[in-house]
Amino acid sequence: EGVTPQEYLCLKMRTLEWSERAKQVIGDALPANAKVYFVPATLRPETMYGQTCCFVGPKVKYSIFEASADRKEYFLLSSRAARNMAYQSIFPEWGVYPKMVDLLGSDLVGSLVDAPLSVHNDGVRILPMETVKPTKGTGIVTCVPSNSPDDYATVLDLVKKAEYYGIKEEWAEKEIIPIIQTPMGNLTAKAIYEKLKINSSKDPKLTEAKEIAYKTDFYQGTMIYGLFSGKPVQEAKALVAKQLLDSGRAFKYAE
Ligand code: A2H
Repeated sequence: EGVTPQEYLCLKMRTLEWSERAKQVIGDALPANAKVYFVPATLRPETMYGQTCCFVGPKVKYSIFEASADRKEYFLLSSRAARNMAYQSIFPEWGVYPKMVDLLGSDLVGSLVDAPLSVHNDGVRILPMETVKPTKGTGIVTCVPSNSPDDYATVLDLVKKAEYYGIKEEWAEKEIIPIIQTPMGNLTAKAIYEKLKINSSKDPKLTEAKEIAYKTDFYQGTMIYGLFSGKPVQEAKALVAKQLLDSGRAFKYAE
């Protein structure tokens, strides 16, 4: 990892419905009416309109931590991220991050969560992504297939092999809406995926695809969706982040 800290925006995705397996594992570890949030870390807040699902690593370990006893708020993420957050004043008491229960990513698949700003406002599903790195961000990745080549490739794999992954096809197949216009069109990730002839979520060409997508959107992109439609991405990025922060649907996290 580099020497300069990476600053992420962490989204609060409220759990609307647990998978059967998660229900069993959680048992009575949480109080009644607990609000549990999946907490993905993102570098692209301006794309949040296009969230279609949220990824966990099926073999990655997660836990639920108490973020506010008064408000009965809980965060679901990696222990590593919770520890870092406890030293960034994200938990109420410095250095303290009370753990309620441990879960495996595969336990969580199929749960339904609210995706702030997403056009899919009746919730999106928790789905497996095998390339999630347990030691980066929170270990949770919200999925924006219009603009992230990794997300686009994973969604294609999931739809193709839904049965193998133990998911319903329609969980992975939600509509992909255009958010950013660039010289490559209005679905940057799809355009690059096709141009580089990528054929799976494990294709090594995704490293290059990611770089091209990021630069194309950031330097040549204009918003064509949402409150900041018409503004360049370079400007909209901070504006959307501020909107999410001010409304309490996100917080900053550095590592
Ligand atoms: B980004 P950096 Cl639209 N494992 O958010 C794998 N990937 C992870 C991760 C983990 N543990 N934690 C975060 N990420 C992803 C949106 C997005 C992202 C778009 C386009 C590109 C993009 C929606 N997914 O990232 O290595 C998250 O996905 C391309 C780099 O710290 C996060 O931002 O630079 C980004 O990678 C952080 O990657």
